[in-house]
Order: sequence, then C-alpha cells, then structure tokens
Amino acid sequence: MFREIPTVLTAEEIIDKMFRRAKKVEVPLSRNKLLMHRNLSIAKIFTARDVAVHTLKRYVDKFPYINKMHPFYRSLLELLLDKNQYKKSLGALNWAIGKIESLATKYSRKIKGCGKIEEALKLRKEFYGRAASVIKQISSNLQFLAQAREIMRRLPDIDAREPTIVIAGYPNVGKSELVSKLSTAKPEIAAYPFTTKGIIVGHMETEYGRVQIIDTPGLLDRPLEKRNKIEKQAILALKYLANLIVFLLDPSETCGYKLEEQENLLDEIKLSFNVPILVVENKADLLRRESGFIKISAKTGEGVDMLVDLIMERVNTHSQVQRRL
Ligand SMILES: Nc1nc2c(ncn2[C@@H]2O[C@H](COP(=O)(O)OP(=O)(O)O)[C@@H](O)[C@H]2O)c(=O)[nH]1
Ligand SMILES: [Mg+2]
Repeated sequence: MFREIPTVLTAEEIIDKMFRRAKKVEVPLSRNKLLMHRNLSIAKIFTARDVAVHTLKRYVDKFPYINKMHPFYRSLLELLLDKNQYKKSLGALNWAIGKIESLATKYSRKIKGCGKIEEALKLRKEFYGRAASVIKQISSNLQFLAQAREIMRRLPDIDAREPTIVIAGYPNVGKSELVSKLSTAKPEIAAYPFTTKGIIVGHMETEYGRVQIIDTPGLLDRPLEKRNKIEKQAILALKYLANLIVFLLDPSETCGYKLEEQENLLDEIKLSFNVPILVVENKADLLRRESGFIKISAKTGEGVDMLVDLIMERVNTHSQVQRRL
C-alpha cells in the first residue's frame, strides 16, 4: 500500500516539467499564420495543463486515506504526522487541479477568439504565469506530502489482515529462539516507529492458513511505564494487530530477570492490551516448576508442537474470527 506512493516533486519541479513539455509541442505548418499560432498556443497550454493535472491527480490517487486504513496503521500515522495537515494538503492539490483546468479552458477560449498573433502569445504567457502561481501556492502542501511519503514508507510492512501472534517477555527469555522455531521461512525485519531495532516478522503455515508471528525487540520486553507517551502509544498500536499475545516466562531466571519481575510485566501487558494472552514457560530443559502454564523448550523444541496447537485453537475461536471481520 505504501510502496506505491510516488515521489512527490517540488512546486518548481512541476512547473519546470510543465513548461519543458509545452516547449516541445509543435503544430503542422499552415499558411494561415494566425490560425497556426492560435493552435500552437492552445496546444501548449493543454500540454502544460495535462502535465500538472496528471502529476497532481496521481498524488491524490496514490496517497491513502488515513481514515480508511487498518486501525494499526491509522494509530501509528496519527502519532507520526498531522492528520489534518495531511487532509488539507490533499485538498489543496485537488483545488490546484480544478484551478488549472479552468484556467486552461478560459485561456484557450480567449486565444480562439483573438485577432493577432502577438495577442495569442501574450495570452499563452499569461496562462503560464497564472498556472505557475497556482502550483507555487501549493508548494508547502507538496513539501508536507513528500515528508508524509517518507514517514509512510518507513512504517512496518505487515499484512494486517493475517491472523497475528505477538510475542512478549523480558529480554533473553527465548523470544527470538521461539519465533525462529515457529517460522517456516527466515523471519524478516520490518521497521517500527520509535525503535531502531525494528520488529521481526515470521510466518507459520498451518492447516488453517498462514499465521504471522511478530517478535518485538525493545517494545514488549520491559515495563511500559518507562516509555514516553508517544512511544507507549506506538507500542499499544500492536493491540490492533495481535489476535493473541504469547507471553514467555523464563522460570530458570537465566535470562537475568527475577520471575516476579517477569510476572509484573505480564500483569501490565494484561492491563494495557485488550488482547487474549497465552502464558508460556520456556527453558523447560533447564527448569520445570508446578504451574498451570504450558511448558516448552524453544531450544530443544520440546512442547513446541503442542504450543502450535494451542495457538491455533486460540486464533481460530469464534471471537477471533469476529475480530478479523
Ligand atoms: N536452555 C535453554 N536456553 C534457551 C531456550 N530458549 C532460548 N534459550 C537461550 O536463551 C538466550 C536468549 O534467547 P533469545 O531467543 O535470544 O531471547 P530473546 O531476547 O527473548 O529473544 C539464547 O542464548 C538462547 O539460546 C530454552 O528453551 N532453553
Ligand atoms: Mg530477541
């Protein structure tokens, strides 16, 4: 969706392009010089108009409507750019399209009715000046959209419609190890706002179709309270994506965090995300304790098949299907 947004030219670049193309326009030679010059001027005006309208229309078509986006992307974009300014900028482009179309119509009519070659030339110049001024008036809007494009292109590239599992838990509890065990292909890194690490996206093929697995280094691996408001909202955007959060505990504490600390993070995530959570105890090869949670070893693979069954059960329950629709 975001890959299709074209590069946004500056006002000067659009103006250059309009007149460069208009300059190349030719009409058949004719004995009637006045008629020939009128036709030439009109053809040039229409070419300049077409360049401007085509360029701007493409932007209007290719920049997505934020309000129609999946809530995951919508909530991230609301943090990253001024939504009103975005709407206004696209509106300004529409205004410019209409303005240039009507100027072209008006000036071509005037030229048709003019009686002198010089006048045709003068009117053509006048159109150029006015059309250029319209484009200059949307210069800041074009600039804003160029920035918006850069922001949108850096958004994580995820299929928001695919059932998605988000993995959480303190560092070193085995999240990456588990994601690589569950993924059918090598997980990919996707950019994520406010973290340089990005998120890791893997895919699991199941009899019910593909499931996306997301590892979130630096996001869901420490208390949310330590983040600033914007970071926190960017992290919470994951709730729109996740059908299920798999929270990994490491009772062996070889990760370097006390189990109690880990459980506090679990409680916080439970409170902050309105998403079903599956608690999994990892590193069962090192330590097993009495608890109601499923036990696995991401390292040896023990219990992982059972975990997949549990995940699929949770992802395919009626409520989950409803959430997707
Ligand atoms: N013994 C044992 N070690 C594990 C297990 N899962 C992960 N590890 C190790 O724990 C360390 C941290 O794992 P990693 O997947 O990078 O943790 P993450 O920070 O949560 O992504 C690595 O050295 C892993 O090899 C497990 O089930 N058993
Ligand atoms: Mg990791």
